Amino acid sequence: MVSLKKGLFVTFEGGEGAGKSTQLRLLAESLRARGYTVLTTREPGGSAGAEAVRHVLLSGAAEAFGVRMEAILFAAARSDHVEEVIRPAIDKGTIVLCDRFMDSSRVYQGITGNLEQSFVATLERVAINGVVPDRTIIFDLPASVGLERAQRRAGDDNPDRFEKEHLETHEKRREAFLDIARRDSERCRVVDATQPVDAIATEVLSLVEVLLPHGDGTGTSTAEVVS
Ligand code: T5A
Repeated sequence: MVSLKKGLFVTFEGGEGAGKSTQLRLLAESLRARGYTVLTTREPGGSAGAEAVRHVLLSGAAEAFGVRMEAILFAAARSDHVEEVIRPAIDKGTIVLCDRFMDSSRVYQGITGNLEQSFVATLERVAINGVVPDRTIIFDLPASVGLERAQRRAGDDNPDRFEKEHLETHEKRREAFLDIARRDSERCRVVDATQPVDAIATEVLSLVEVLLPHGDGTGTSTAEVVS
């Protein structure tokens, strides 16, 4: 078992059906096989309080109250998730893998929800309270391919609140995620999500492994092993 002094926080971002959940599961398996303690989680949700809000958001029950209210609900859910689950896990030396996080709010509520950037940034600051991902992997693919995958998987006659929006909106989100990656190239890495599952998994592992300590203490790790 490898014990880290401080954990690592990795987020998975991108459009619908981009393969985030599939790759998160595979990365967790690879890291556990290497002896690391891994926690997998998701947004909206991931803590008891946030899971309660998830249904309200994804069912569309909050849609009538407007995008601003939805953004506040996403932020409230995120705050609970950060304080109850993510921060304690990182402090214990766990590698936390999270399916969507703050960049989804920037894109879905900020860019395609047309909310002012200052409002979204304020909510983000309050919600994350200093817990910024060490690495964000952005899964990039044409929106039409992602939606088709998501709908096929769900056998989908019943798309959620956000899936059902127009293709043009989904393409705008794709561009917005790429823009975040360009602006924050230290934190973000873009992966071509049209590749086969195994090829993506190998790439994703390499993007996270560079942040982990090598057994001999060398490397560009941001995490340290407890001796
Ligand atoms: N949201 C979320 C906001 O608006 N603001 C926020 O702040 C947050 C946090 C969440 C929704 O909430 C919105 C965004 C979303 O609309 P969700 O149900 O959690 O909704 O949905 P998503 O996160 O979009 O997850 P999906 O399940 O739709 O997509 P994934 O996880 O990216 O894709 P995955 O892995 O489930 O794969 C989909 C299908 O494709 C296949 C899989 O086997 C599966 O069948 N697949 C591949 N096929 C071919 N090649 C590959 N490389 C493949 N990889 C996977």
